[in-house]
Amino acid sequence: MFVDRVKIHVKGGNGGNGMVSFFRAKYITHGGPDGGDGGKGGSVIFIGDEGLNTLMDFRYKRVFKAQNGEDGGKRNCFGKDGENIIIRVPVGTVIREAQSGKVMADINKAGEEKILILGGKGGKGNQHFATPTRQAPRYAERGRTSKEYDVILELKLIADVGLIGFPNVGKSTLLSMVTNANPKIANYHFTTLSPNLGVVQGRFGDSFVLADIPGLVEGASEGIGLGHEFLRHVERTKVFIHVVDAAGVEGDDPVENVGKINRELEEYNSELLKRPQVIAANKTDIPEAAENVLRLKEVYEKEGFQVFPISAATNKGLDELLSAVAAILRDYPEDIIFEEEYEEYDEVAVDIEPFTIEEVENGYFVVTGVGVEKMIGYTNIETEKGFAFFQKYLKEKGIIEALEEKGIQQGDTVRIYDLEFEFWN
Ligand SMILES: Nc1nc2c(ncn2[C@@H]2O[C@H](COP(=O)(O)OP(=O)(O)OP(=O)(O)O)[C@@H](O)[C@H]2O)c(=O)[nH]1
Ligand SMILES: [Mg+2]
Repeated sequence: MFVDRVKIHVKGGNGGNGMVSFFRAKYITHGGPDGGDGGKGGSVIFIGDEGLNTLMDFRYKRVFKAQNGEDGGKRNCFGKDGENIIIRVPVGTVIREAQSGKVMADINKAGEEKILILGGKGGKGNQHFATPTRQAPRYAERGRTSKEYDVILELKLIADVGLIGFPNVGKSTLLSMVTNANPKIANYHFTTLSPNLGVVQGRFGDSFVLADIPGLVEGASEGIGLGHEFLRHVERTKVFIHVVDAAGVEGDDPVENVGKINRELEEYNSELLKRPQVIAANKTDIPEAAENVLRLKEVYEKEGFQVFPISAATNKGLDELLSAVAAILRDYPEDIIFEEEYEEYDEVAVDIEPFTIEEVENGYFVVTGVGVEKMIGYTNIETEKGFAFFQKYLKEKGIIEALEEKGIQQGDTVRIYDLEFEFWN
C-alpha cells in the first residue's frame, strides 16, 4: 500500500467589519446610525470526489484560502459574503492537523462534504448598537477572524502496477506519457526518490494505478543506499513493468541488467519473482537498441516474459505494452490482497520540513532537519553509490547553496547528525 501524502495550508475567510456611519442628507445634520454589517467569511470545505485517485494535484498548489467577507457600507449596505473554497479530494482521504497529527476529517464517500473551517462571522454595523440613551453609537463590531491550519492529506492506495528497473532507464518518462502524473525526469541517477503515482485511464480496460518507483541498484536487497525502502514500494504492487534501457546508453548490457534486477527482487523476497512481470525494452528510438531488443526477446521470452520494445520519449509501443498489462490485471486473482501493515512514512516531512544551518563556531557548521536526518539514516555513505546519492541530496535540497550563503569556506567542517565531513565544493 502506498501512502500518498501532502501537506497544504488552508485558511478560512475573515468576517468583514461592521460599519460606523450616520445618515446624511441635505438639511438633516444628525441622522441616525446606518452602518451596514460586514459579510461572512468563506469556509474551507472538503468534498470527496470519485474522479480523483491521487493527491498529485496538491503537489503544485498548496495554499487554499477562502475569501474574506467585505466590510459593511454606509446607508445600511451589507458587505458581501466571502466565497467558500471547495477542495476536492479522492475518496479515502484523511485530513490531519499537521502539528498534532490529529484527524480532523475522514472523507469516505463520494460527495461527502466536510466543512473544515467555518468562515468568520461578519461584524454588525453601528445601527445595531443604538440605544435610547446612546443614539449615535460610534462603535461597530469587527468581523471575526477565521482559522488557518497546516493540514496533511493522506491517501492510502495500492498501486496495481509498478515500474521497476535501474536508475535512468526511463521509468518516470513512461509514467508521464501514460498518466496525468508529472514526475521529474532527468538524465542522472536517482531523479525519483519517492514513488510517483498516476492513473492509466480506461482505454485498455479498467483504469489502473501505476507507480513509478525509484531506481534500484545492485545490492538493493542488502539494503545498500535506499534499497530496502525502494523494494518495499515494489512489494506493494501487483504487476511489474520492468523497464530496461535497450540502447545501453550507459554502456552496460541490457540483457544482464534485467537479470541483475530480478536477482535483487528474488533475494529481497523470492515471492516477488512469481508476480507477473513484463519487460519494456525502452529507448528504441536510439538505433543501438534494435539488436538488444532481439537479444532480450531471445533470452527472456524463453523464460516466459513478454518483451515489448518501446520508446517512452517518443510514445512508441506504449499501447501494446499497456494493453498487455491491462489483460494481466483482468485475470489477476481477486483474492490476492497485499495487506500491508500501516507504515508511518514521512515523505512530507522529507519534502517540506526545512533544514536549519548554524555556524556554531568559526568554520564549523551544523545542519539539522527531519529530512536530512532521515536521509542520513537511509543512506550508506561508505559505498560509492550511497555517497553519490548523499551529495546529490545536499545539492538538490539547496543545502549546499544555503551553506555557501552562510559563508562556508572550502575545508570548513559540516556536521549532520552523526556525520562530520569537510566541505569541498
Ligand atoms: N532516447 C530516449 N531517451 C529516453 C527515453 N525515455 C527516457 N529517456 C531519457 O532517459 C533519462 C532518464 O529518464 P527518467 O524517466 O528520468 O528515468 P528513471 O528511470 O525515472 O530514472 P530514476 O528516477 O533516476 O530511477 C532522461 O534523460 C530521459 O529523457 C526514450 O524512450 N528514448
Ligand atoms: Mg525517475
